[in-house]
Amino acid sequence: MEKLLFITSNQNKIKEIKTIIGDRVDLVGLKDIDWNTEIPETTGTIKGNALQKADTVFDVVGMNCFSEDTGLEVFALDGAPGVDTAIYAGDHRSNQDNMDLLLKNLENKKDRSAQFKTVIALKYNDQTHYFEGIAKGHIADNQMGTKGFGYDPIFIPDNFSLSFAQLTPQEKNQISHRAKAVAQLIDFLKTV
Ligand code: ITT
Repeated sequence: MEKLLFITSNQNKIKEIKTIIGDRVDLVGLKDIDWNTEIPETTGTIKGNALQKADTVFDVVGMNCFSEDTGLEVFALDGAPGVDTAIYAGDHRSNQDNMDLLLKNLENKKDRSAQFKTVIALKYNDQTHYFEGIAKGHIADNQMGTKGFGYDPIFIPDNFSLSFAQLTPQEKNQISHRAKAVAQLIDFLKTV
């Protein structure tokens, strides 16, 4: 089975993508290759950061690999937190503080519409490919549910009244930004 490196230190992402991708490829993460160096994410865009992560690691390990960058874009906040989603409330990357700050910043806003955007950058046999997935929805008034990770407790996808954190992993995987981007990645892998 072909080995494909998923450039992430977020074990939740690995778990989600492994469920979607199945045993089509042997997916390994940064932990599996003992990667301990911080990878810069400094381009200012989600797509740019995805490529930056892929380039940084590919230059060292030289194996087929992909990275993924995700941002939550809130329309009433001009697309924030966007590329800063992980560090919205500071470099300590606390999911709780990030959600608290977002709810506070939306306190007097009528429009709570938002979207998660995932961009995957794949380095495959010396070529770079991009896959993008978007999940539209809105920000809840309060946290709801405990499943998932990150901002899941405050994101309600379109056509649902439950947050991502109240859905089962299987339900989230049918409609999520990441699942849509991964579906395109899988389609591509089927063609090579
Ligand atoms: P890597 O860069 O190592 O992949 P990370 O957790 O730093 O992991 P991102 O920069 O893509 O990943 O994270 C952006 C933020 O968005 C971070 O706060 C995540 O918790 C959050 N996030 C990403 N995917 C999410 C999802 O499906 N549901 C809720 N929050 C999510």
